[in-house]
Amino acid sequence: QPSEADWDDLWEQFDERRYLNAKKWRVGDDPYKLYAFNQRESERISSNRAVPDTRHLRCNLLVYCTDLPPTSIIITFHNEARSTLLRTIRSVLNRTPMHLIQEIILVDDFSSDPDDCKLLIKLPKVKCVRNNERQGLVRSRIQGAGIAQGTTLTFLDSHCEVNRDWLQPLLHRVKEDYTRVVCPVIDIINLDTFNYIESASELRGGFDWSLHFQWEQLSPEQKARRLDPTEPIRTPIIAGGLFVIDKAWFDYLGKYDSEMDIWGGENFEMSFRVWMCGGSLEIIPCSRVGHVFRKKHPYIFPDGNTNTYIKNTKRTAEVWMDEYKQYYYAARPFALERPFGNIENRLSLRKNLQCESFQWYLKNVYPELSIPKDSLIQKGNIRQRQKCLETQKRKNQEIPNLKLSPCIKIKGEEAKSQV
Ligand code: UD2
Ligand code: MN
Repeated sequence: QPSEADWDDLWEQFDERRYLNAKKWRVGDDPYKLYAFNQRESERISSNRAVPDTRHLRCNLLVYCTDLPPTSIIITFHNEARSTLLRTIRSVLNRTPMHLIQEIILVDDFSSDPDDCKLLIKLPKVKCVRNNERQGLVRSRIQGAGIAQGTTLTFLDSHCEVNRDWLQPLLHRVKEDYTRVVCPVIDIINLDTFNYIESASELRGGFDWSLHFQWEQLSPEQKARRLDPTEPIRTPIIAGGLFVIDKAWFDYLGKYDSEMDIWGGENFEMSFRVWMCGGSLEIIPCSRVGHVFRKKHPYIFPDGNTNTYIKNTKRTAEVWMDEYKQYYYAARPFALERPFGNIENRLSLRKNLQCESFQWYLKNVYPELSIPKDSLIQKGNIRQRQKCLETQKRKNQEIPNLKLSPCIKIKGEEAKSQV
């Protein structure tokens, strides 16, 4: 740990004011325009600010392994505000024992200004790599993981503030069992005021069949079973941005699906994979990290926002959801026709790892996800006088043609519905 004086020296060398002033919000500009949060307010707040300790009091009683191995912290970003990026890093340096940080790897995903990243390498432990073209967060994270020297990887978004003792409980759980993938509770940094707000700790990650992520209250039974508020919470899915994973386990499990673009869906793919291939996902209540949640994306999706989300989730459904992918398509019919690239590598990964089925996942990990009732799917014929609407399979197409042709009786069944 650098001494107080060393610290001031390091900080002086970096010249924070110069870094921040070069890209400051200007009077008259819309403070939300560039980052979809209040840039002016973010700049008013010190990079060094204290945040309220939002942990349960009992967390103070816990003791963690003293010989935890240092971790590689990986932060990818595309055009992040300098003030939030810097505060993320400074909060890490302020509130993490130095010997637990192997390095802080910044992956600049082709931001407009290379200096956003480059100037930060003056800070202790900080490294910077830059993509020559926009890759999206998945390939950027793979890139960061590729150069990491620690035995564990710790991923953070570029607009976070870590809280007191955030890292020890995460590393501790992974040290006990390397197949655990663990997340902090994500506190809320308000996008207008930048207030740091405690979020409920008895939440876990859930989703619906359209593969839309949502936070979920624990059920009354699950709550009743939790005698100790510091106990980890098993979660069907992680939010995606903030977690620790053993590096060898990350590599063994197939890292990420590198064909996923820009943003979205990778947390489903990783969560299904971890559970189905022998690991587990946990939220650790005594680890807290604040994050600026936004209402919209501040950056461009070269293929469009929806197309990208569909491509990424469709890849997930096709590789991991077996016959249950039909419910995904029922919820997102638009996805049926969309291209999603080649998935052979991911299918063979699943096979080689001998992962469980999606049915196993539903039964053992997420029994609360209800399967749409068959009755919701209407069956029958659409008929006009003697003709019925029929499908005609087209070569290489998933969506068949429709045509009217003379009705044929199937298994003695009469056409039911009429138009
Ligand atoms: C959430 C996750 C985020 C990711 C996403 C699904 C949390 C707190 N955040 O979205 O990590 O899992 O769900 O994909 O769980 N970025 C790039 N390149 C890009 C686009 C984004 O590096 O092309 C960076 C971005 O600067 C940020 C991170 O990726 O650091 C996540 O992006 P976000 O903050 O816009 O996503 P968020 O928090 O809405
Ligand atoms: Mn984020």
